[in-house]
Amino acid sequence: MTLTHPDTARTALPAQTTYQSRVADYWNAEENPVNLELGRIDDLYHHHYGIGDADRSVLNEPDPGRRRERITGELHRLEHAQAELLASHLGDLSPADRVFDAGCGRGGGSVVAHLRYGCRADGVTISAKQADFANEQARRRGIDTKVRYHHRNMLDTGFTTGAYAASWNNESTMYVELDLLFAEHSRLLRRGGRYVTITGCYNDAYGRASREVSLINAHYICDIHPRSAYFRAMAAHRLVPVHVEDLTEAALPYWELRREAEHLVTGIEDTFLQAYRNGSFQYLLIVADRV
Ligand code: GPP
Ligand code: MG
Repeated sequence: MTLTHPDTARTALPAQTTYQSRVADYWNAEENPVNLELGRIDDLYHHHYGIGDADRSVLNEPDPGRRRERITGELHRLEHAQAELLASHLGDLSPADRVFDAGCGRGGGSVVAHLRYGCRADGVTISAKQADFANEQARRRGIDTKVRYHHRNMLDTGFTTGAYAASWNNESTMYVELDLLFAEHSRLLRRGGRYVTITGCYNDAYGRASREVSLINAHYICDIHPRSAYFRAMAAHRLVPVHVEDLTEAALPYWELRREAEHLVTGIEDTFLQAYRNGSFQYLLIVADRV
């Protein structure tokens, strides 16, 4: 047997893996009311969950239309609180700074960062439809010269080395290999730059991925990493954690309210609650310095 092959025997590799294409298909087709109806409230379209205490009095609203509206508004408030928490950890940014939003979805997170710091933002999504949607939103807001969305692979952005003061993944790390991801963040961030992620990870003190974690993986076509993998991969790529916060408790009220929102449920709500409550799954904030 020989280990060398003539070039002609090489198999052509696709620019995008089969897995990545399936993920793109999912997001190109996705139109969940829980994302679109919440986003419509103030044109901030988020693709992450919420944190903090919920005002459950919205459930007692007697008028059915108004009840739906108030529940939608409360869930959006909790998702917005999550986005603001992430943005608050990006460091002292100025309008001259540039930030990178890895897995930007329909764009809400980059707008939040821009409104907070005046910074420029580049969001990247593997879904052409999401990038178009997000760019149209930025145009309507009149911030499209500052906030741009790109249909690209977050592992291989082609953006300029060292050009970014901060970067983040808001619930998008579970779609990629962490070593490849942190290599790209590390390349894009300047020394002293900030990296932030809010993510769901499985708790390896509990063991391997639980049934609930596997169900979440199947629901979103993702591959949730163990908690330990984050710290190993960050250490290997010059990202040193400065703040780690377990947001699991803070995530429960969102899911408890969302499971009662008949007009918005997607069917994954009870699985999240079970996964968080049985200890197999954690909602984690990790803030790291690029050294
Ligand atoms: C939510 O997006 C996040 C993901 C799909 C990634 C998986 C996250 C984990 C923490 C495991 P979304 O807002 O589009 O989801 P949904 O449609 O359920 O609201
Ligand atoms: Mg959502």
